Amino acid sequence: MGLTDMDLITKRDCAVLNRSRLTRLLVERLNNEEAVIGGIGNNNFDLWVSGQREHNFYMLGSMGLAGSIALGVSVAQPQRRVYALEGDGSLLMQLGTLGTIAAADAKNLVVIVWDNEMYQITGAQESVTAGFVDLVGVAKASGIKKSFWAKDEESFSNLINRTLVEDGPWFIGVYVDGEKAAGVTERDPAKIRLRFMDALAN
Ligand SMILES: Cc1ncc(C[n+]2csc(CCOP(=O)(O)OP(=O)(O)O)c2C)c(N)n1
Repeated sequence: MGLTDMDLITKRDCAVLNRSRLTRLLVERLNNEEAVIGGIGNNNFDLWVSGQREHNFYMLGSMGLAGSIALGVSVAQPQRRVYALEGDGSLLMQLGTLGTIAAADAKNLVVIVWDNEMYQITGAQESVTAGFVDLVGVAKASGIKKSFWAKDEESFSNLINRTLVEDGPWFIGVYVDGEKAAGVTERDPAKIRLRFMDALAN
């Protein structure tokens, strides 16, 4: 597969986008049955606020696990599309997951990283993505060929459309601002897990 213009976009070419807004755009675009896994951090809260879907799972407590939970679901249910949402800080904590996703060739899996260059919910400490680390580059080097930065909202929207019909695995990097999420996920892990498992069983 040759390089396309999309491959040449780096984070420095990207507009600063808004995670809450794009989370709503993503959720509106989905059909009913896609699974969405929110990692810890603002992405989780934004997913919660974007509307209650029984196919959403909210990871509370441990960083960097959205990708591995999503990989598990994608392997168990290859007919279902699975989206993992993660913050840059959380993804940095579990970079090995990217290589595992590539090795598993999880065609139905999409990882979206919202890169605000910080650990926002614990006090906005800067992460290394504010410096040299390019997470799309890391994903590509880990073997996920369809790894792209969303240059602007239109590019994000187009990429989401592609993920709904084209094989992955996909990795989409989105450079986002520091706006806080518009709400907070209800902390009831047992309820969250049961509802998600019931939804996947049907
Ligand atoms: C293993 C682990 N280390 C530290 C924490 C504390 N912690 C919870 S969320 C968070 C920051 C998450 O940063 P990021 O994923 O970038 O999301 P953001 O807050 O920027 O939305 C930290 C350090 C934790 N929950 N688990």
